[in-house]
Amino acid sequence: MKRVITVAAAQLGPIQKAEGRDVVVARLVRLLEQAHHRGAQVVVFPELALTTFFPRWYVEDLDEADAWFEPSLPSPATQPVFDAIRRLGLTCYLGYGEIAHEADETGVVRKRRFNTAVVIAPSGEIVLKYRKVHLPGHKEFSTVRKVQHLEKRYFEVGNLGFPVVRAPVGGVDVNLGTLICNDRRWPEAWRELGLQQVELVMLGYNTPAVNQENRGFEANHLRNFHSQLSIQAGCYQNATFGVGVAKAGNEDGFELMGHSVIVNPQGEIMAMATSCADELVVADCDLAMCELGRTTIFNFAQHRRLEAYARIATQTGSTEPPVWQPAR
Ligand code: CDT
Repeated sequence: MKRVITVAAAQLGPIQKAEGRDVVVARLVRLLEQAHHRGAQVVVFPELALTTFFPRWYVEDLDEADAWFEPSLPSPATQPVFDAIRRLGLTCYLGYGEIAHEADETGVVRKRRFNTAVVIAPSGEIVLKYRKVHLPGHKEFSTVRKVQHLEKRYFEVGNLGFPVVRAPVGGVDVNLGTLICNDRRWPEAWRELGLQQVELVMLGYNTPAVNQENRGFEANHLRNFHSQLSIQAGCYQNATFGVGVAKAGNEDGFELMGHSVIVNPQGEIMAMATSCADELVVADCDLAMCELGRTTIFNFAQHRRLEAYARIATQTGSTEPPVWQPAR
């Protein structure tokens, strides 16, 4: 039987700070309906799809920021999204700010916050939960930056690893994996998914369109190049389809980049958004394409050399190499 699925990248335009959750949820439902109308079986929304990109706003006390987070899913506010998923028979990736009351490493139960994505099956059940591992930015207010990027303040590092699950998409069972935004730049994250024979990597992002760090020059057009370079390389090197979905446009004066893409296992872009607004991009993905890479050049069992990779799992920062000494 042919394993072909129709994938939709549901890019969102900006969500202003003052925009109500009901308005955002209505936008999501409308995109789900459009996706269904265009024959899609799986829909991918951006990172933190229910709110503005709030880590740009400094708060002294995180409890003041509870309104940006969901205490459970479905919550009363997000129930219409779950209802639409069930009604339309869709599989869906949804990024959101998660509040969890659970034990930390020391066994103490406390209020914890994560940058999370879930995969929701057509039944409305959550089949996979992922908490972002690579949190960019900083924890304290930065006097150097033009714009704050406070993910390290708002969120704890994800503690669920990089799960992959085989779950229904239309009539087909597919190996589904997730990343969130900055994760796409880390080959280690992709390889964790590749080692579980992922066939579709879903990832949402909120990426400033210009460098806001004030620490050297970066040409604006390279921002998008780096995003797509990372996704295309991740797909090719792990023989998987990938969907990268932006929250785009001008949020309260801050520009986020768009160019959401669907990429095949050869690393080619199959479809790309052209606006910075709510926009649906759809492509048919023949999962048989994952076989070529997986059984030839990226046949991991045959070609990976663990004995040469010790640094990758034991060292974080880079070290200087020894200095070459000319023979005397
Ligand atoms: N949300 C998020 O992770 N954004 C980061 C911004 C880094 S600035 C290049 C990203 O990697 O897109």
